[in-house]
Amino acid sequence: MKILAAHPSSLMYTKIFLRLEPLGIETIAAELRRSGHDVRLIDLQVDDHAAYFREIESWRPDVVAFSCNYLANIPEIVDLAKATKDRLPDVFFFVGGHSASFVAADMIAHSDGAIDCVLKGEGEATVARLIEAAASDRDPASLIELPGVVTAAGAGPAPAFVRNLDDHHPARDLLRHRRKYFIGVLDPCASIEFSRGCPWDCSFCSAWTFYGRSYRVKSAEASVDELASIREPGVFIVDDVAFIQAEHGMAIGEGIARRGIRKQYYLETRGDVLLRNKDVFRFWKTLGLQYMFLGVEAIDEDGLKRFRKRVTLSKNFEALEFARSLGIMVAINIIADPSWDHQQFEVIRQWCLEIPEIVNISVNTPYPGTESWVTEARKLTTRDYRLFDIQHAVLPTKLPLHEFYGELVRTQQVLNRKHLGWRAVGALAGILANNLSRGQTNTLRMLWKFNSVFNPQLQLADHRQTVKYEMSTPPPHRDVVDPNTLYIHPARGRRGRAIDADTENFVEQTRINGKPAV
Ligand code: B12
Ligand code: SF4
Repeated sequence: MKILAAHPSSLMYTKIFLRLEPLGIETIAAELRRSGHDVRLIDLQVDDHAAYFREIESWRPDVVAFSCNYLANIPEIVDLAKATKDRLPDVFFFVGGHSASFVAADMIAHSDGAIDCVLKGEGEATVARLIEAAASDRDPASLIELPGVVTAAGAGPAPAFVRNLDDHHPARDLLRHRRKYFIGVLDPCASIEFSRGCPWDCSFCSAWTFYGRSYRVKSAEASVDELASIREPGVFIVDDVAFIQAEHGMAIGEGIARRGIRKQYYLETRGDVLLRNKDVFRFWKTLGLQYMFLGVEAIDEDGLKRFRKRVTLSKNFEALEFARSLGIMVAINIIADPSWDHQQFEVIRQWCLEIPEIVNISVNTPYPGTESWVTEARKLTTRDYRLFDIQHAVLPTKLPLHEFYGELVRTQQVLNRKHLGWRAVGALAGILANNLSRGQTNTLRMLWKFNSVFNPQLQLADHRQTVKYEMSTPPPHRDVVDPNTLYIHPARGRRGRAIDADTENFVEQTRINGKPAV
């Protein structure tokens, strides 16, 4: 069968700082190709809708498989499904991915029959069977016999896990414009996955609820083999928390060193993991680790408590100190709460000015699939999916909305002043020249884009857009949530986490429902 795999457009933040390859849909595309289908891939972060429709009309696929990791992309995908069905009434249009899994039935309802089904959870496990089943019988009631399938007739059994992550590789070769992917100065940049899931359980996050609080790893051998097949000099490691288990990080690093692979890396981890596994990160620095993202979230203990991150402030600051000592460029995230007043923004602004790190400010946003979605007592001010991108306020702001955005953008401006524009050209001259000599201009071009994307007037205008599709309201408020009611993949308890007893204990000590950290 002819299958077009697609990834939706970029959201606000990714219009400047980075654009990364869509690893999820590449992995699905690989699985479909492996089962004998003719697969093409289009990424709307790089190509536009006109290119998508040209592909639909000229190639006339039998199936369109859309990736939906982000809530904010839902209206776009629903509209594309309708427009695709207008052009190809017999096409089988289905969707999968992180956010689609949490709001599957709503997406199907919005689409008025244009989306045939949503496949929840990690798609590799069932996607080939789904296509096979749909080829002979598209009856929504039959399709839901398969794990993870949701159709207009209801939902099937819980999604299945893949047996072994080593068996699955993204079809990187199907991506058409690989030179368009970059992060900061890593230009061009590929992505890779060494592990899946997260054993912690932060209240604002759905990474753990998606995988039933499991944590699995790719073997060091398979990870290094995959890395060796990547042509780009930059690599973004997509793991939610990199190198939770020191031995795994070390084994991959040793494989890289043995095979003489030279690349530059970006990864995301927690401050307490960084401090626990210092040797691993020190070793990775020698292998080419350039950037690290630490989810600090708040610079006061109250804020940390609110996000239920049981890592102490002093640990976070110690982690920053350690990362600095390694000479790694650190980016951190701070969550701005809609209840903030002028003073609170000012405190953060001053702090941002004092430290050398890149500080990203996001807005506290309850998402379906998180604990906050159920426990957050404040009323949503909007149910427009497009505003759920952690750059817009969807909860009531204490300041008038225009003042809130004014403060938010003024605080984000510090990043612009410190790390972008001419100042960056001066600091990064050598790297930029090297990138240019290889024909890579992504980094250079991002340096002056800030003001065209981060602008309070544009954010306010987003609130005034006509809302075509509205998210369902959150369930009735509860103070305590049974995590089993949030999971997409059912929990397998301790045996679902590939970590040793010491690490499990460490997670217990630092996770929200565990014992307090000392
Ligand atoms: C890498 C990553 C990114 C990359 C995106 C790369 C890309 N172009 O896809 C970058 C850094 C750019 C990014 C940015 C953002 N991200 Co992000 N990101 C992730 C992260 C850490 C891993 C995703 C990944 O690649 N995993 C590896 C691949 C193999 O898995 P996967 O994509 O999930 O795909 C599997 C399944 O989902 C499914 N699947 C996926 N597509 C399809 C399609 C079909 C047809 C089927 C059947 C199945 C299927 O099968 C795949 C294989 O098992 C996730 C956290 C997580 N654990 O999911 C957050 C996450 C998805 N991001 C999140 C957020 C909030 C953002 C931002 C909005 C943040 C911001 N500051 O603005 C931006 C918006 C990006 C945009 N669209 O423009 C949230 C999503 C929230 C939501 N519900 O909308 C997550 C869950 C993080 C979190 N902890 O909350 N992100
Ligand atoms: S540590 Fe917390 S915020 Fe980070 S991925 Fe895990 S659950 Fe989400």
